[in-house]
Amino acid sequence: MKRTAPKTVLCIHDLSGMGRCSLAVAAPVLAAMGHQPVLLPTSLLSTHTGGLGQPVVQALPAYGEPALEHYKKLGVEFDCIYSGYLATAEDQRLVHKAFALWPQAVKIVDPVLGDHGRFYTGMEDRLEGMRELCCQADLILPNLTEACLLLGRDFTDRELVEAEAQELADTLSQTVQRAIITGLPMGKHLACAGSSGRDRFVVKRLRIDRNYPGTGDLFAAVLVGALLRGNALSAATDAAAGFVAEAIHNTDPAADPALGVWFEPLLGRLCERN
Ligand code: PXL
Repeated sequence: MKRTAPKTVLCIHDLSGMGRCSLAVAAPVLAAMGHQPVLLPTSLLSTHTGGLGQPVVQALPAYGEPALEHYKKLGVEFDCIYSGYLATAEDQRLVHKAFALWPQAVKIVDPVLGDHGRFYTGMEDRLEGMRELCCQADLILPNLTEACLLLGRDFTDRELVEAEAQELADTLSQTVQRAIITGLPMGKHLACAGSSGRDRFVVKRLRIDRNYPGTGDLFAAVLVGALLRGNALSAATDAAAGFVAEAIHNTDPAADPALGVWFEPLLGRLCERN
């Protein structure tokens, strides 16, 4: 097995107690991949906002900044700062602050805003702030809905051909360093398209017609973990797309989809691979 030094990853997301998303996905995945996730919850929710009723929400506006300052005082050097769902403008400012405090960290922004052509509940007002955050990032990981929102294009869920997928990713990477767009419908496949200017690729997996919340977070966490193990962007994308497909296949189709995919029994596979 390839051994690499554990990387320290500052994860800035909400903590949703149930529903398999955000920190509840990032922490086990990154840990299984041999990294040290440092968890900075921006808010607490009893569940995510995608189909489990009205969650109890507790914002944590007084927590993030002093927590960052504490880490700075301790002399922690983050190898990577990875942000996800950010419900408020203050949460977005917190990520800017983290970027400024650790300028040498790899900055990965998953611009969690919506899916299936719609904003997640309450995220309409976060678009402009998310655009600004994406411009500061080394890598962004939007799904197709988020890519359209960031680019100010109308959402389309029609089938794409590879050249169109690549064009979307290339257009995004004119204003951000590197971009990977997920969830691109391509016939029998769902594809991810990546662009960093020179490095361009499309990764495909057979489409599984089942939808679960949190799969974007699972994809992003595996991708971050694989990149930090020294994999190239295309190999990390392939590993992440493959793991999400395995997790969907491992989920009982009769289970409530709002509870997300059953990735836990598969975590051991991440220890050995990539
Ligand atoms: O998976 C993205 C996500 C993260 N956190 C919360 C969410 C969602 C998507 O709905 O509601 C709280």
